[in-house]
Amino acid sequence: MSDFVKYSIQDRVAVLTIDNPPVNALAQGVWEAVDQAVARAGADPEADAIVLIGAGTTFVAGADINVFKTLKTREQSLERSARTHALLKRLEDVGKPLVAAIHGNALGGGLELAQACHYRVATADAKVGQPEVLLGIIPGAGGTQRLPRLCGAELALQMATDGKPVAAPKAKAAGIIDEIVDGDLLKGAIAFARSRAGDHGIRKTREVALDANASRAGVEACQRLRSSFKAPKGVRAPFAVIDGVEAAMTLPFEQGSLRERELFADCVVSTESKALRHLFFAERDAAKVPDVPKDTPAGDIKCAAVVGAGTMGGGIAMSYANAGIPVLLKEVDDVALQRGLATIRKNYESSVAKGRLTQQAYERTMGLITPTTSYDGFAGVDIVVEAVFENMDLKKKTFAELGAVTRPDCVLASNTSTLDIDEFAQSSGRPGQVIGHHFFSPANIMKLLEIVRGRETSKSVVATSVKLGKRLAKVPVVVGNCFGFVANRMLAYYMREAYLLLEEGATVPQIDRVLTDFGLPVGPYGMQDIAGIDVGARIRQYLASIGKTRAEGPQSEVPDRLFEMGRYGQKTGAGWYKYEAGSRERIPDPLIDQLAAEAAAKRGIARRRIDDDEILARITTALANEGARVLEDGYASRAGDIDVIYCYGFGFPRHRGGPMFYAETVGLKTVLSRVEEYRARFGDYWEPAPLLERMVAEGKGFYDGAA
Ligand code: 3H9
Repeated sequence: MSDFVKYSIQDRVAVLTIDNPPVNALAQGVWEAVDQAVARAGADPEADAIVLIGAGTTFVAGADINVFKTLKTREQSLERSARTHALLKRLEDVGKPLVAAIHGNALGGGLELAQACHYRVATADAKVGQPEVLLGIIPGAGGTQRLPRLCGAELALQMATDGKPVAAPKAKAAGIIDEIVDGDLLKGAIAFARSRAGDHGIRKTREVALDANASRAGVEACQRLRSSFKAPKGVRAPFAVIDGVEAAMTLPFEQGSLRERELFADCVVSTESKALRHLFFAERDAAKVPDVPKDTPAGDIKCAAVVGAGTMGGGIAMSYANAGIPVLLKEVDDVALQRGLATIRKNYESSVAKGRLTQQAYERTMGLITPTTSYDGFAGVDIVVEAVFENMDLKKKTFAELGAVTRPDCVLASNTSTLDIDEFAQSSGRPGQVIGHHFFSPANIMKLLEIVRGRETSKSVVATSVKLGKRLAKVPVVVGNCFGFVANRMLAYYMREAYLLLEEGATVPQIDRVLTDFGLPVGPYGMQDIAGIDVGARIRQYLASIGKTRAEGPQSEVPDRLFEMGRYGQKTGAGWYKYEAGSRERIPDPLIDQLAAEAAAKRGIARRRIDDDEILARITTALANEGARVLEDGYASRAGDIDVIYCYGFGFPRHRGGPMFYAETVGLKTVLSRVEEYRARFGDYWEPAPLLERMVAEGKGFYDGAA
């Protein structure tokens, strides 16, 4: 028998332990091992019942996601899932009570395996879920058919379209779990299995009959969700889930299962699924830094301090408190401090009002934030995050003070988004301890944490930062110290093209619509109206003062003219759009076209009608070309890191896989030929990234076939 499943007999119950660390994923061979072990138990005269349990910290976290890469065609997928369906049916037909004992997670194929068991028992803290949709697929091992038979269509639809796991007590109330086990899970599961031994008519989930009323209500739930489900344009998987559940409501099990297999096959070969699977692994890889070995000592952050209680500082302090880490919050005077605290309170109170936070949790979390106007207590903290104004002299002064008041092993992090970390790191006297922790606004919500390595940052400070990032529920990505780091450096090219397209004749609403049709939650101009036009303008002013620009190429004057007019965006009631008092509805403003026409005239550009395809092609090509430079310069370790940064930092549609992955789906040859065409049309600032040229010449891709 395979090592994947251990077999033993306890109290006349066959105990089958799935053992495939770290998460018992159903890899090649594991399905088969379960199949063989169940058959053995079925035939074993020493066993009256069977328990299926996971070794280690979890039951089964799903099918091995790597396996989907091998399914190159729809036919291959159909053939494979027919085998899986037949296997699950064999388990269901074993003839002795088969009990799944769940701890940790039963996700995806893991939950489907449990559904094919006759009973499910779980620890109270276990979770069950169908997260396939987050990978661009649907439950493909019977989940669309068996789950609604256990818990009804409504919950099955919810679980399989939002992909969020459900806690065991709720799953029990809904009929997914039969019993919650207090104490030792295996003991409880064996006792449960023994109590069912000798049962006549073992309950098979596939035979649960749906009465006419339940079917009708289920079909209605499917129809309602189909018309109301909000997904970025082009996303297919959630709708395939709905189709699958609807089939369960209207067709016998066998036919419904066939429908599931077809829907699964369509999804698994889609670009949407390839993109989402790529991001699943890219996200986890981003936490692995090539030259920082796994065993690099990473410190524990038990208490922290944040300097600066403005928008960013306040949000960062909230992130620490939300993670249960006590944090000192320092401001220069009481007025600024109280203003910062009031914003934090307002944010939490709004969460309480929306029912997302209990009053008790609010008070407990708020209690972890200790306001101060002095450095008292800084000698005891493990990390300080500096979030003062973006001014080099102020940063230098702050880091000199921090160097004096903190312990030598304290991590000194800066939330700067524009300044050179190496320049102020020296002031601390401990540049090895200094690192960038670039949060995105609002810092308590946005998941991306760009961890910026300075020239002298020590490896253990990098390792500590990555570990801490995860604890703060962020997605940490380690990048190098160049202007704008990775996120904002690439954003500058995205915005450059948006500005130039406007001058050349496209309109603000058109450009925004093209990007939202592509799947972004908001286009470049809508986004800038939210973030504040003044923010970018001040960065441009600073750069001009040191003789630099944000992106190669012509600098549009239009955003600076808006800045001079005091049109900062939503906060001033006007920016790229107009806003009525108290409303966020974007109203197009003819003034923008006038400003764009004036700018075009000054640059001698004849304005023209620009079609949507050109807008998308130019903006995404600018991103990919600059991304290739970032990679080649070593500021990002992998193309996937850039994808993760852009998806989490700027809402690049996940089903497109990120800007580098998207470029690969377009074809690097096409991307390069576009750059060359734009160079001929617009000028040398459209210079192909050498890495892009090399890859095309060598027929290689950014991922070497990882997708
Ligand atoms: C499916 O089941 C389809 C079915 O309908 C059947 C169709 C026929 N496969 O996240 P972590 C790796 S689709 C392969 O850091 P955590 C992960 O890459 C699947 N590998 O740990 C990482 O590797 P490394 C549906 C997997 O404690 C390591 O395990 N299931 C898989 O923060 C640790 O992972 C899902 O979508 C997998 N299924 O979180 C669940 N899962 O160390 C996906 C994990 O080399 N998994 N790995 O970087 C998760 O959501 C989280 O991993 C979990 C643990 C919550 C389980």
